[in-house]
Order: sequence, then C-alpha cells, then structure tokens
Amino acid sequence: MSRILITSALPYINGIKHLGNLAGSMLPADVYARFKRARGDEVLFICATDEHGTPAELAAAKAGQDVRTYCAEQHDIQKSAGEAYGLSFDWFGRSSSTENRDLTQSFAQALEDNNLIEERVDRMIYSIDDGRFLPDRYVEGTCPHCKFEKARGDQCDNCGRLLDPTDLIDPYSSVSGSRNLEVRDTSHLYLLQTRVEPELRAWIDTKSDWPQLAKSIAHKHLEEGLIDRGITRDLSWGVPVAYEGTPRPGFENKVFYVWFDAPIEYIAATQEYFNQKGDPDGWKRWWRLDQGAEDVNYVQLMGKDNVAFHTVSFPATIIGSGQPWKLVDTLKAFNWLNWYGGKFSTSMNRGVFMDQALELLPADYWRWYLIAQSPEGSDSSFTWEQFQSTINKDLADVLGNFVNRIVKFTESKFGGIVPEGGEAGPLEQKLYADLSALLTEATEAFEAIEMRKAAQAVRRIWVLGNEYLQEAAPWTAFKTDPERAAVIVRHGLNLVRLYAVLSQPLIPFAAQTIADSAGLSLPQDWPTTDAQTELSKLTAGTTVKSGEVLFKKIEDDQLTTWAERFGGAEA
Ligand code: B3M
Ligand code: ZN
Repeated sequence: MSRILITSALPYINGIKHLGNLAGSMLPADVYARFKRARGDEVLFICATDEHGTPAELAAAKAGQDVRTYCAEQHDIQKSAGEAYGLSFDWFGRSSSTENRDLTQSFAQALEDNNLIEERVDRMIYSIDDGRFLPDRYVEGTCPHCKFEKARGDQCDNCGRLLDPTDLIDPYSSVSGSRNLEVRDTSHLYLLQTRVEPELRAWIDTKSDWPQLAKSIAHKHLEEGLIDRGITRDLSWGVPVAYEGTPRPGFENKVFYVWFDAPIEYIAATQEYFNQKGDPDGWKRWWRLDQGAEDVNYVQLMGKDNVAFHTVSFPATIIGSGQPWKLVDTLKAFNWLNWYGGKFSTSMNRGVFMDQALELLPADYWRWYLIAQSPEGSDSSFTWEQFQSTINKDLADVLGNFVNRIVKFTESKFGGIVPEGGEAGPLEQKLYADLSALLTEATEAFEAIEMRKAAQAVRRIWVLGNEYLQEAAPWTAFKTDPERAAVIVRHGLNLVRLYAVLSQPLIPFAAQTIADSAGLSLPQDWPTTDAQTELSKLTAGTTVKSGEVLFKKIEDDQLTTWAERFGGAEA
C-alpha cells in the first residue's frame, strides 16, 4: 500500500465550468483517485476554488455582488456541481481561506528571508474614476497600428499585434468606460526566480519519467530562460502583502498575485481538511518531508496552459523557501477539448457547461465520453454526433445490453440464482486468457494515467463478454445441455460483477447499479490479472436481479434540439 496525494488544477471561481475544464483536470484526477483507492492505496484527493484575482472582482461586480459574497456563492455552486459528477474529492477547499492567507504570507516571508524578494517600481495605468490600477487587459482603446477601436492593452484582436497599454490611442477603462486615466508609478514585489534556476533545473532533470506533454512544456519554459516575476498586484481582493506584525510601507493596498497563492492552496486546502477533522497536524504527513511526506507519491493533473506555473513558478516558491516541502512527483497535463474544433464560448452560446449537461443526461454519460475521448495526445473536439455514437455503442449496446441480457436470462431460466455445476470448457479457457491480457493492459494504463487507453481497455473487456456470450449461446445450450448453460451463465454473471468493479473509476453511478444487480456493494478491490479467479468470485447460489435499463440511447431528435440550444455544426 502506498500513499498517493492527488491534486486537480483549481477551477477558477468566476462561474461554473464547461465540459472542457472538467475533461482537462478534475475528471481524470477523479478517475485516477478512484482507481488508486480500489487498488488499496491511501489516497488524499484535493481540489478547491481559485478565488482571487481581477476576474473574480469583475465577475462579482457584473453580478452586482460584493466579491466575498460572490465567491461564497460560486464556491457552493461549483462544489455541488462536482458532487453531481461524482468527483470524489476528500476536500474541496477555497483559496480565500485563512489557512491559505497565512501560508501564502509565510511563504513570502521565507522567500524574503532568503533574499529572493525585491521591490521594483512599475509604471501602470491608473483609473482615477475607478480608483484603481488597471491590469493590461482592462485598458482598451484605439490600436495605433490598424485603428481598431476596441483594442485591449495587451493585444489588438483585429491586427493581432502585441501592445503595451500606453500605446493605445484614447484609452479607456473597460471596467467603467472612464477615460480619466493616467500613468502612475507603483511598487511591486518580484520573486527572483533567476536565482533558483540551477536548483530548479536540477530538479526537473530528475523528472525524465513524466508524461510527454508535461515534460516538453516544462523544458520549453526552462529553455526560454527564467525571469524574475512580479508576485503582487494593485487589488483589494486577495492575500494582503502588508498585515499585522508585518508592515510594508506602500503595500497597504496590494495583494499577492493570484498565481502566487493559488498553488499554495493545494497545501492550505489540505490544512483546511485536517483542521475541519480536528487533526490540525494531520496535513504534515502529506506535505512536510521532515514529518513523513517522503513516502508520499504526489500526482498533479491539469490543462496544458497551467503547466508552466506548476513546473517553474510554484516549484520556485517551494525551493526558494528553503523549507522541506513535498514537490510534485508526477505531473500529467491535458490538451484542449474543443467544441467543433473551436473554443467553448459562453458569450457565443457554444458548448455545454457542467450544470446544463446534467439537465440533458446523467453524469456517467458525460464522464464516459470525456474520458474515452480525453484530449490526451492532442486536442480533441466535442461533436454531438460523436457523443451520440460513443454513448449508444459503448454504454448502451456493449455494456448495458450485456448486463441486461445475462441477468434477465438468469431470472427467466435459473430463478435469478447463479447456477452451479459443470466445468469450464475451451471457450472459458480462451476467455480467461484474453481477459487476463486485457486486465493487465487496463491496469497498466490506469497506473500510467493514460486515460484514453484505460477506457479503451475496459471497453474491450465489455466487448469480450459480448463475444463470449454470443459464441457460447447459453439460450441454445439450455435446451439440450442445461449443465453447459449453467457454466456459461455463471461466467456471464461473473463478468457482470467484474464490470461493476472495473467501471468504478469511470462511471461510478452505473457501476453501483450494476453491482446492485449482482447483490454487491461498492467499492470493491481492483481485480487481479488472474482472470480465472476473478470469474469465480460470484459464487453459485447468489441471487441476481435485473433493474431499469442501464443506459438509454440518444435519439436523433434529441441531438437536433441540443445542437440548437448549445451550438453545433454551424460553428
Ligand atoms: N485557476 C486554472 C484556470 O482557471 C487555474 C488553475 C490554478 S491551479 C493552482 O486557468
Ligand atoms: Zn490593431
């Protein structure tokens, strides 16, 4: 048994997430956590809402709420959404917690003590009417190159040129529309990443076994060279830079940059979890190398745009602190799930958000599709047609049909009891061999966090059962050789049991329904690769019971309605 710490990238607080966000971190992290638990490992699975930064402030303003209330409400919404998808976090925290405030401030202090923090003066746009500095993206104006009137301070969307906000002609605040702007000096803290570069490189060089995507992004950033990074912002919502006992003149109205405190929340959320359990030191054995965390295996999952922050910025904070913190062991990154080849877009009504998806179909349908088509090796695209065919084939035809058929047959011919008698024949021997190979493949894929491969191997195991039943044909055997029929039915029902166990990480709700039909409660231990033993676990005499249809097929007219509501082929 080993100890596995799993974190998913923290979903940003500004509104419920779309299916692409789910597919790119939280869902695969959940599948992996469920798999590891079934393997008997001690798992700690942590996530949280990422609540600071300008987008949070602006989203709150747009919703007409103060930012604290907004974040509390949105946190609850995201927490319930996660539960509805069966995301089995041990703790879903909040980066605005006092734990994270204290820990973020203490990291900054440690960095400062190690001479890795420097005050520098930046020139930034200040909006007099808004009473605040504006980040580049919140200054708009006319592009000096193409005269486009709605160019953003960082880039012109019309001609594509990169801009500095001071380049804009006739600039205005996109927060209020005010043109009453001026350039002001403002001091910020910089983290001197260049000084920890050698240690950072040495650390990354030990990670040659990381999944390819994460490794290549990490190296790309290192090759581009590290720069010292501003870790404070002129905002009021966030972790204060100056606080009681630690004054810093000129920084009274500044907070740490959201990307400085967000990854620290992985640790702070663990503290939140253990504090709530009344075990305030419990987090240490997961995070402190001097308190038992050496034997933790720490796995992070995230979208590819987050990799630089997790391979450079956060490790620089940790290494720079000089304290014995646990660093990530394996980093798994995902590409984009697109919507018909383009981006998900709320404003353009393209794509489905987590809450809306559940209005259409149960969570397992989405879970299965998003894992089976996981944007792992490259970006992948959601299309309604592919969604329909994946669900109808894999879940309805292959898995649902198998379970339904064999359980119903048992009910009609064997009184709903797993029959006894008879010996395994050549067909069963072949089944054992094929199944053992596939069980090995599935287990290895889950272990390697290769989600597409894992789902594929599980699907092939479902297919194998169908092929076996088709060939062995218990309905024919029953008429001439009831004992032979008993052998086949017993194997079929054992496959049902096995499917419940194998499906736990992927489609946990359906797995429970399947388990119910075999009188089994979940979770169950992950199967060994000894297929013969696995297929004898449901013993003769056990009662089985058919239930409702496991998966309903998606009809063409449903598809048409959904495509109209959420966008589709026209994109
Ligand atoms: N909140 C992901 C995003 O919204 C970001 C992840 C933080 S992980 C520490 O792009
Ligand atoms: Zn332009």
